[in-house]
Amino acid sequence: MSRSNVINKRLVVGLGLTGLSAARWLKRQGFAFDLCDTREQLPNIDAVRAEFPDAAIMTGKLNGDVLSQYDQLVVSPGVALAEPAIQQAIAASVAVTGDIQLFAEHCDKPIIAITGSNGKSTVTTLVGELLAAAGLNVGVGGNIGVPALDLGAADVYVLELSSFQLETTDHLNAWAGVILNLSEDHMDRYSGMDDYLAAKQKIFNGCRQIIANRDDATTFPPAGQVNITFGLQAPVVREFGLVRVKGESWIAFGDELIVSASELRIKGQHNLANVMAALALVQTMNVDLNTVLPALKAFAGLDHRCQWLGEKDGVAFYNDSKGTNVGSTLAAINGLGPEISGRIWLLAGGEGKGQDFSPLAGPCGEFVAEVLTYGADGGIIANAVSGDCQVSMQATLDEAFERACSLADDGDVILLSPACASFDQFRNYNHRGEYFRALVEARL
Ligand code: UMA
Ligand code: ADP
Repeated sequence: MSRSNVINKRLVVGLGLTGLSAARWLKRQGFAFDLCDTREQLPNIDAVRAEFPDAAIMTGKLNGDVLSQYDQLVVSPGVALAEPAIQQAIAASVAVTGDIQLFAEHCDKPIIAITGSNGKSTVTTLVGELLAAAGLNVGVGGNIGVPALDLGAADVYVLELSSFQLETTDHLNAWAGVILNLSEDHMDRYSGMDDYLAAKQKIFNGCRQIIANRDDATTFPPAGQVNITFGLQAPVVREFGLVRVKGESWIAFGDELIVSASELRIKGQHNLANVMAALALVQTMNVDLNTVLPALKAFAGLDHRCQWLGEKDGVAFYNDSKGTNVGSTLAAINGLGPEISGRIWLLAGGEGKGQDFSPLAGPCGEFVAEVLTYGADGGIIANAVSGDCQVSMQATLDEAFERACSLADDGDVILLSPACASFDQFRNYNHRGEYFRALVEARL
């Protein structure tokens, strides 16, 4: 709620991709606004000044008195609402919104909204490709990369939404929405799992068709009806699930067989769940799933997600740099472990974001030869798993990689799946994954 219904003074908070997309959008609407960023020095300040000559630009620590002079703050996902200056403004009845809310308010086409702790980018990309294969002009964006407000005209929008973006989105009114799964992440920004889940559940506000994961009760809305579910068990009517036919896993919708796991290029149980979620979302657009099967079978997955890089002397190398939390690293270990004749050499570490790493201990005991930790929170991971498996602590990814290469044997896998953010030693997960790829390629 703003102090009055009239919004005259707007402030864009944060000048990353989102803030700049919001500023461009406000400019297109003819609204007046100012800009601010918590960084003292903005690398692109001259370009920002040139693009928005009418806006005042403030940098450095946020000031609650200044923020309270505005009617509305458009807050970027990288800036926590818990910031005292933002809280002061909220207490002074300043309205807070975000880019996704602005997009939703002005979008007259269906929005397919995807959140969850893991699998968002995979499902978002796949839904985009399947809808395009069905002949629709699709806009794919949000947390996956292109800010929603920068997307061009489309028949349907497929948005990957982070909990940070959902915090500032009160009325998404999506055509279809899903929380894919929930496991610990971003505990440095939330007071606990309830708080994190509450942010994710905002995806259901005004949602016409809700998809939920039968294997994860937290993905169901607190109130309201679920339209379609998916899960790894056999389905009943209006459910996606897995059935065994002649010893093979098939994805089925009710009693209709859709595609067998062996026909898909993306592997692992978690990816079967992702495919089912994507099919459920695509179906809400009244697309005949048979028409999109060729595109589904051609989908090879995204880089840095449990990606096979090559093999040397019987040792395979996998890049799962996007494995930035415990849930994704568990999916990698449990996906690869049963499939290989040897053991996994797990390279893990970085910024732990306050996570509890103990769920890794059991699967590491089962499938991992050694956990080689590195980076800022390597020691925390080592403590959490050392009771169940062999652990060594290294300073850097290079050292962990060297050690794993010197010890791995025929049939083994060297897996980078850090369970952590990368920012202590890399620019982002992409940089970390490319760095690892270069280390591997130098060996092949
Ligand atoms: N920053 C400041 N001060 C500010 C604003 C930002 O220091 O005032 C810093 C932040 O700490 C952060 C960086 O600048 O390190 C960028 O922050 P931002 O909020 O301005 O981010 P954008 O550039 O707008 O990018 C955001 C998403 N980033 C975050 O949520 C942190 C991008 O997701 C997203 O692709 C983009 O919008 C387009 O929608 C990235 C991400 O890491 C990939 N997301 C997190 C995740 O996937 O786990 C949630
Ligand atoms: P997100 O966008 O939510 O981070 P991605 O599709 O980029 O999801 O995958 C991130 C990480 O999570 C990768 O390590 C990937 O292998 C893993 N992953 C993908 N789907 C799932 C899932 N359904 N459950 C658990 N882990 C998953």
